[in-house]
Amino acid sequence: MREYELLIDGETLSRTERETVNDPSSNQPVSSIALANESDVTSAVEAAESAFERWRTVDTVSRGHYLRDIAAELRTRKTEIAQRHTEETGRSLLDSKRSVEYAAEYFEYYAGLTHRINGETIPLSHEEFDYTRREPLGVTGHIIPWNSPLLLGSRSIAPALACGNTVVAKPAQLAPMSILELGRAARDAGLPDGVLNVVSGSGSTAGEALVTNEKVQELTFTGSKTVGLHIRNLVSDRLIPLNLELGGKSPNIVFADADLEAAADGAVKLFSNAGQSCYAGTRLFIEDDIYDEFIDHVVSRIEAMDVKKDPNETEISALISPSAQSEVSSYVESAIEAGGSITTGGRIPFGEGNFYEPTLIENVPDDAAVSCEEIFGPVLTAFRFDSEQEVVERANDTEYGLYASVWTTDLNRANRITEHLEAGTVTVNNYASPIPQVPFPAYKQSGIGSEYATAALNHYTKIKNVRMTVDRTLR
Ligand code: TAP
Repeated sequence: MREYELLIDGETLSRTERETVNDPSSNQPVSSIALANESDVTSAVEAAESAFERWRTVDTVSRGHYLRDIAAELRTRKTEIAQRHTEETGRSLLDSKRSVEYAAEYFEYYAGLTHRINGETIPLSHEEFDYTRREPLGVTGHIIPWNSPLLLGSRSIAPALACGNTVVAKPAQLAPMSILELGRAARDAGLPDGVLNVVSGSGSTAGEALVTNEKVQELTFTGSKTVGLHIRNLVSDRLIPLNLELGGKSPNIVFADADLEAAADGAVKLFSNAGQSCYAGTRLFIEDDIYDEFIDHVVSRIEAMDVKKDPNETEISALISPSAQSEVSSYVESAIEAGGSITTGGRIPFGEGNFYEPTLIENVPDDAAVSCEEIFGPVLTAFRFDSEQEVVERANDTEYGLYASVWTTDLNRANRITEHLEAGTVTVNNYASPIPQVPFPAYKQSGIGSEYATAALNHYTKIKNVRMTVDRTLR
């Protein structure tokens, strides 16, 4: 059992209150984690507040160097951090190594943007000079989920630091190790004490203490809609920027003229990370003319996927917890009760670990729970459609609006459909993962705020306008 402690003001602080992290692929304990109480969170915020006074004055070129050094340290420790990430998430070591690489890329991307946090000059009368400055916010709070902890944590921590803010991060109790490793790596890479603090602990104690701390000037939360709304209510009497990155129920639309092999490859991407991804294409709409043929393509791919106990051999990783596994089972049972049929999968393959077979469900109504609610498991639901109008209406008939995908070789159709889909990201002829360089906005109940790309620089700064009277007379 590895021991992990809190990271506050550059120090690792041991606590007697602890929680065990279990490996999802075996449910065996792998680490013991210190749990932060309210006063620990207060100390972390105070350390971040005091570090902010120095960090905000670090010139942008040097800030970029700090971020690049964090990226380099993550790469140096790639194997070790990836092992912890595999133990806490159940994902393969290869997948976890990719997560460490992606995390490093976030720090490098924002390192390159520190000198682009520009204001603008606004021409006024001859006697006035007006310009804007983008200033950091102060202490930012980051509440991180378990499904891709290192990547999703880095996604917001890197731009927050790049903009001159300091950070208090609260990882998920089920998967806190890789974020604690990130904190250690940043400290050992030379990031000044207090600039990045990590308070492992429960959402109800450490999470709420962070959310309600009045010194916190910004909150970024990635997780469920229920907790996101609760957090928004908790801060409703404070005017601070909020980033809420919530759930999804993404439509994946395949027209008869599409490259069906490529579209089938895209359709089964849902199964990576066992469907535990906010942008997973869980609703597969297939044009009637090619429905049966396309289903065959999808089924052959699903049935070729191995579910094995070893996280390095399985193509379908374990679900995060036994309760997540039973929730997925319940959804599949409810689909059958609603008239649906299981084409393939639909079972727990073995007793050990939280695995679930990759599952395809057909013939289920649009209003069944499995068709409308976020399952966060390896369950794909297929539907037939006849026309563009019909599929757009059905695709949009969800409270979420995070991501949508269209497969067609008709460029005009692609443009028509993308214009009408209510989603922050629409991909055409691919099912691409979010990357630092492109924005990842959310429509409807999938969230508010802006992450990724240069949009994050606006989120993590506030504008100050300076309007100056000048005497332009040469003397
Ligand atoms: P949640 O249960 O909402 O937990 C997310 C984080 O919030 C965890 O760190 C959790 O802590 C913390 N938390 C729980 N209650 C809290 C409270 N009262 N105050 C403050 N923090 C609290 O979500 P999850 O089950 O981990 O993640 C799955 C959800 O995240 C899905 O809906 C998924 O779609 C969404 N997600 C969205 C995105 C994007 S980019 N939109 C990306 C990934 C995941 P503890 O768990 O430690 O208690």
